[in-house]
Order: sequence, then structure tokens, then C-alpha cells
Amino acid sequence: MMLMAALSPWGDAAATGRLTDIRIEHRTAEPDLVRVYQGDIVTLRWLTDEPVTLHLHGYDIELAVTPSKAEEMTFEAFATGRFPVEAHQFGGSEEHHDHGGEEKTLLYLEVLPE
Ligand SMILES: [Cu+2]
Repeated sequence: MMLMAALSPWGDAAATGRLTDIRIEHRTAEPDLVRVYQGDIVTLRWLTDEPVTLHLHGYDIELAVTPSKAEEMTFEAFATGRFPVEAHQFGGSEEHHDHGGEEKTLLYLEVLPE
């Protein structure tokens, strides 16, 4: 039915989706809060000034982003609540700086009940 098309991550997100552009600069994200409603098809599009691995907790989505291009996380906001997106590794896997397992919260995703 109509809903099936909306669930496709490659479909046109304009009708039912929420696209948010997020920019990471100096290890800080702008915006640092994204609010959506339960059932939304959410796309977070990331631009970063250094390589980083992102982890959306709760939904458990990981994404590696490099400065060369924007990368997207697309998912259905099925669970309500407040979920952190953490930077698990700044600087990329090859340099592998050891910051003592530091995980920095870049932003919060808030999913409100419908
Ligand atoms: Cu994490």
C-alpha cells in the first residue's frame, strides 16, 4: 500500500520524510537536537570536517563519515524517546588515536509520540 513506498530509504522523502542536514565542525554538531514524530521516515544527512564513526543509540545505526562527501542515515522513527548520536571515533580508523574509549555525544534525536 502507500506506506510501503514511504518506507523505501531511496524513495522521495519529501512527502512523509524529514530530512535534516547536520554539520560537524570542531567535533560539535549543528544542530545538536533533532525532533521528529513517531512513524516519520527520518533522514539525517551528515557533513563533517574530519573522519568520524557515528552511532545512533536505541536504533543502533552506525555510519562512517568522511569530509569528502555527505552521508545519510535513513530510518523509520518507530520508537519514541530521546536517543544520543555519539561520535565513537574521530580521526578515522587508520590513525586510531586512543582517547581512552571516549564517546562524545554530538546530538540528541527526540522522537515524540504521534
Ligand atoms: Cu555508541
